[in-house]
Amino acid sequence: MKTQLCALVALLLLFVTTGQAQQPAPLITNLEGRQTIDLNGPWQTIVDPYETGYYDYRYLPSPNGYFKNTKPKSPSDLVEYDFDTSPQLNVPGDWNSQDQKLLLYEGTIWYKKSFDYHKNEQSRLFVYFGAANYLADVYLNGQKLGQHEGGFTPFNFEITPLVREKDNFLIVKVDNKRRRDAVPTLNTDWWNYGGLTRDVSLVEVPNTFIQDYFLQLKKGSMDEIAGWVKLSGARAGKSISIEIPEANAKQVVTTDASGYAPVSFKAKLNLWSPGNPKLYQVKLTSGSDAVNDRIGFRSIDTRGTDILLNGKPIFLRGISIHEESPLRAGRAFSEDDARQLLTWAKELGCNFVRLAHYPHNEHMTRLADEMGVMVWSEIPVYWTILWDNPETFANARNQLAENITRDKNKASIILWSVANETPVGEARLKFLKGLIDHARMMDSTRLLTAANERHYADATTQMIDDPLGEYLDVLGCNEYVGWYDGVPEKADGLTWKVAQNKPLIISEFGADALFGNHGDKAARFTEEYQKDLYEHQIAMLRKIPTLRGMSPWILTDFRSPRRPLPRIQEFYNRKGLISNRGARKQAFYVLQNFYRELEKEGK
Ligand code: GCB
Repeated sequence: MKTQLCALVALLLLFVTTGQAQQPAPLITNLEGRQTIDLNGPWQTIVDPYETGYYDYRYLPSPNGYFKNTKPKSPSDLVEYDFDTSPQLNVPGDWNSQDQKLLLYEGTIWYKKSFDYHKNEQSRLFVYFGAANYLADVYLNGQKLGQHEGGFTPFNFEITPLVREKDNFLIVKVDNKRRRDAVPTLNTDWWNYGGLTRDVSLVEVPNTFIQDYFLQLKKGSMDEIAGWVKLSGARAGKSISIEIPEANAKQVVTTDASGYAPVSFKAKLNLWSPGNPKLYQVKLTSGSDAVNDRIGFRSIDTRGTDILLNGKPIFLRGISIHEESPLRAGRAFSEDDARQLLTWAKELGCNFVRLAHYPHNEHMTRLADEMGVMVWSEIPVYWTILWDNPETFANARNQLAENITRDKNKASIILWSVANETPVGEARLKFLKGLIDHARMMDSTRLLTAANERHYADATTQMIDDPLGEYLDVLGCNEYVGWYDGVPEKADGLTWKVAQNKPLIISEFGADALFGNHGDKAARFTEEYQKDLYEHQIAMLRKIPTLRGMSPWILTDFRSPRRPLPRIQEFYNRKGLISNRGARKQAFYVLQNFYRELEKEGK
C-alpha cells in the first residue's frame, strides 16, 4: 500500500514538474500597443536529436530534463549539459539558415534566455511568442508553463506567479519533426524551418487589462462599427471606453461576468482601400489600462460573381508569397523583410497578396494595412491532412482561431482561406466545413475561401465544381496548365466552367525558371519558357467570365526539399518572378504589364 502511495505521489510529482500539456493563456492582441520587453537576440541552445533532455533512458519523461538548467554543485557532480557554454542562435530566426549543420535538421533544439525583472504588485506579466515551429514546450525557472502546437501563430503564457527579480531562466524545447497527424502533415513544398522563428517578448499589463477586442465595420454597413472588447481579470460591471478621436466617435461599454462587452456605434469614416489606406487611431481604456491601435475600416462583400470593396466591384491583382527572405535565404521575420516583399508586390502592380501557405508574421499584415495591400490569409491545411482524426481537426481549428484572433482588426485581410489543394471527399468536406463554420462564428465580416483544384470535363473544358465551393464565398483554384499539365499553348484551346455562381480567383499558376538561364521558349526552366507561359495564361484568364482575381505562383524563388534538380533547382522552387537573389525574371515584366493594363481599364 505504502509503495503504491509512493508511486502515486511520484507520478503526481512527475506530472507537476514535467507537466502534462497545459494550454497557453488566451491570446493578448496588438502587442505593438502594449508595454513590452523584448527577449530577442542571442539565446543559448542545445541540439538534442534524441531528446535526451526530455526523456530518460526508458523513454519516460524525465523530471530532471534540460528545463531544470541544473549546474554541478561540486566537481564530483555529473551534469552532461550546460546551456551557458553551448552555442547561441538568434531569435527571431529559423535555425536552418543560421548554421550549415542545421540546414536539414528536423528534431528538437532547446533554447534558453535569462532575464531579470522588477516586479510590481499592480501588474501581471506574460511571455509572448510570435511563433515557434512546430511544437513548443515552455518552462520558466524549471517549471512547465505549457505546450503549444502549430508553427505559424502566436501564443502566450502568464508568468506572474513564477517570475522573480534576478536570474529568471526561460527554456523552450522546440521540435520541428514532421508528423502524419500534424498540420501541415509530412509532405509540403516548402522548407521545414525550425525554431523560435518570430519575436519573443514579455508583456506587462495591469491586473485587469484589455486582453482582446474586435472592431470592424458591421457586415453590410459603412458607418457602424460593431464588435466587442474583452477584459482579463475583470469582474462584471467594469467600464471600457473606445474612442476614435479623428472621427469624433466614442462609446463606453460595460463588461458582463466573463469580462466581455459588446460594442456598436456609428461613425463617419474615410474608408480604407488600396488607393486610400487610411488607418485611424483607436484608443481603448479601462481602469488603469490603455491600448492604442491603428485600424482601417472597410466593407468587403460579394454580389453574384463580384467582389465588392466598400460597395464597389474590384479585381484582385495579386501574387502569392511565402514567408521567406529572398536576400537572407531563411524564414522572413522582420519589418524590413515584410517591407521588401510587399514593395516588390506593389512594383509588380499588385493590390492583393496571397500569404501562402500559413499565417505570416504580423509585420506583414500590419504593413499590408499601411501600404494598402489586400490580403488572403491561410492556414497550413495542405494536401493530405488526416481528415478523420479529431485531434488533427482540433489542431487546424486552433491554428485558424489564433490567426483570426491576431489579425481580425486588420483592414487588409479580406479573405480567410481554410485549405490548399485538398482532395475531394466526404471526410475532407466535413473537416473543412467545420473550419468554415468556426471562422464565420469568430468573424462574420470577412469572406471565406480555399484554393481548390479543377478537372477536365472533356479534352478542352476545365471544370471547377468542388462541392466545398457551396460553403465558400469566393472560389480559389490552382491550375498548372502549361507546366504540370502540357505546354503553355495548351491554355489557348481551353474553356472554363464554374459550377457555383461565385467570384473566382485563380490562386496559382506558374512555371519554374532559373534566373539567367536563357534559351528557346520551349525549353523547360528557361526564363523564356516562364515568360511564354505567363503570356498564354493571361490570354486564357482574360476569357474566364467570373474571374475576379489572381495570385500567380510566386513572387520569389523559395527553398523546397522537393526540388533537387542539380544546377537548376538546387533545392529551390524556381517559380519565382524574382530570383532568390532579388533579380527580376522576364515573366515579372509580363505580369507587370498586364496589371498596368487592368489598372487602366479601371480594375
Ligand atoms: C502547388 C502548391 C504549391 C507548390 C506549387 C508548385 O500547387 O499549392 O505549394 O509550391 O504547386 O510549385 O508545384
